[in-house]
Amino acid sequence: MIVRQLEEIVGTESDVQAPTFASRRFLLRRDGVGFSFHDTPIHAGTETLIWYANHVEAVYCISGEGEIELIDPGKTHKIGPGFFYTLTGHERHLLRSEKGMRMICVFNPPLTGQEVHDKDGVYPLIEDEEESSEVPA
Ligand code: 9YT
Repeated sequence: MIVRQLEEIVGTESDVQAPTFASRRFLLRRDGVGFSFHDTPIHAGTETLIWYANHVEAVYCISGEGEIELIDPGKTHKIGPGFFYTLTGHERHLLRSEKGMRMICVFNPPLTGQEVHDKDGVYPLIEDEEESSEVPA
């Protein structure tokens, strides 16, 4: 069993700061459970281009408001508490929030820890075998 508290993550290397969001990473590849799990505040007044070409992400909004615009086909959904999405086709999208919002995100394959978006909003796929992939007892 793994037990973690947000206060243990904030301010550590598992709290990755991007220009438009923070990503507090509760579970990473080294935890060996097959996905990573993030608590992600999206900063107010931001727009983020995202293209998870190498990952599938599931996202659940727990507070705040914003919108997601799929680039092709162009379609926009309002986001608020209780709104969930997953990008099954690795769709490029824009995430916007005027007032800020807080998202719970799951990635498969799991992030290794320090990934940051490249200029296209992509996280690299890191496939080295250095870390354990065993599920902890
Ligand atoms: C909702 C979303 O995709 N935000 C971008 C950051 C990402 N979820 C992360 O790394 O936590």
